Amino acid sequence: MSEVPVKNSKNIMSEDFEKEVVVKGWVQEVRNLGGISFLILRDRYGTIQITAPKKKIEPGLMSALSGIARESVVSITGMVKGSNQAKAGYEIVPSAMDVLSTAMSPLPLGVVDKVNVEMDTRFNNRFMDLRKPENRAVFEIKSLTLQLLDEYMVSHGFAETFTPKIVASGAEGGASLFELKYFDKKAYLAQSPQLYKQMIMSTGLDRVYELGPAFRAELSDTVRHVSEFISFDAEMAFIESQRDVMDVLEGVTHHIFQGVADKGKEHLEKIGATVTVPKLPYPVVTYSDALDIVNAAGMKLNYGDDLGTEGEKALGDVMAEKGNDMYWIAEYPEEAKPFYIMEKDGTQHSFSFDLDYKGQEMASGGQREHRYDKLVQRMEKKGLETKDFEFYLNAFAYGMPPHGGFGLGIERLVVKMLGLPNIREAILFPRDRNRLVP
Ligand code: AMO
Repeated sequence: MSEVPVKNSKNIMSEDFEKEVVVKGWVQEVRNLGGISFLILRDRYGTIQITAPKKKIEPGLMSALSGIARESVVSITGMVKGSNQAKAGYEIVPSAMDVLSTAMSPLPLGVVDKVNVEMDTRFNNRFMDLRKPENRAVFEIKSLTLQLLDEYMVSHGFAETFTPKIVASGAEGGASLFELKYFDKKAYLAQSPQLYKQMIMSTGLDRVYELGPAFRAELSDTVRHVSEFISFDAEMAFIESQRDVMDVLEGVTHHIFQGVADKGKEHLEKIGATVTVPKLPYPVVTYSDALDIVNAAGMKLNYGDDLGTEGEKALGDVMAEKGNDMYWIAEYPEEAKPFYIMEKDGTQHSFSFDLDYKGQEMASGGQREHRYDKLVQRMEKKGLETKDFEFYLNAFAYGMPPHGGFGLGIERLVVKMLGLPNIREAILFPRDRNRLVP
């Protein structure tokens, strides 16, 4: 006798009608209507209706089916029947059920209920929250995003690299460093791969990218900051200008939006989102022009000030009116940018940029200072102890090509692309000032 095939809600087709299959999943709902019981089984892709007419089902199985607790995990064997009433166009008439795990009741959180639940309750019970198809679908889109990103970077000659997450010095400012005990030494969780990706530029591996966790001790509780996020970093050597770097970031983000719009339809539908691919090329707004724009919109910012959440939003509104969702803000004052960014000699500006999407920063980057002496000067100007960075500076002392790169927050991109309100929606188990578990 041939084995009964294991199927799921995505791959049961009309060819399976009148055949036996096994399906596995969670019991979403049971409805007992006297002579007939319906069990809705949910799996990764959708739901399957299990229809059990009392007359045709053995009594033991009938009572097991009708009495099973919601959200239990079961394996059901049965016959696929074409049906006009069932949503999927078929139903399964069961012949056996294995209960793989019984769910306790009451549930900590409803899966199908439409009631609004507090964010905290949701994230305290994230395993259950993610059983909701619309919440889980975000991670299908995140996975697709990463796949598209790899595809683009590899096909453009970038090698994937991994740099340490336990480090001796931070690159992005002392305030947001998480300190930890490393045997008998003090160490930190990496805020970004900045120092290491630059050091790689002195090796000959001249185009690299990395996807990995970045840690920031963010004190502010906002919808776009968390203490652990996935940073997409790239670095490339022998650039002529920062434009070479911008071209890569423009290319990869466009490839992601296009790919998600084309290949992510099934998941986008569950989320209720539509993705509009941003227009190419992304317009460049200089920092000075951005200041004029936000000040014309009623803000009062001076040269050197951070645009801030409000400023970014105001600029986003003006750009949206012109039909631009994605745009660059370039030539920041050197003062506002980290030590590793190259100054534009003879001006107050720097070779730096941010990539903003709909009023929010997605990425930042620029051309780096690769000249040893200038780099040391810049570090001193920023009040850094160069001895803490000796391992980094050494890589600049023996032949370092001109280079540049960027860092992009994956979750910021995913939530904003999907029009979701909070970065935490794109993190399975978010970490912030108030959350360390689950
Ligand atoms: P920056 O500090 O601007 O630059 O970070 C790059 C991008 O990372 C994301 N990001 C965050 N996402 C979620 N929560 C946070 N707390 C958080 N902080 C930052 C943002 C941001 O644009 N080394 C440079 C990049 C470079 O020059 O290559 C850097 O880290 O999307």
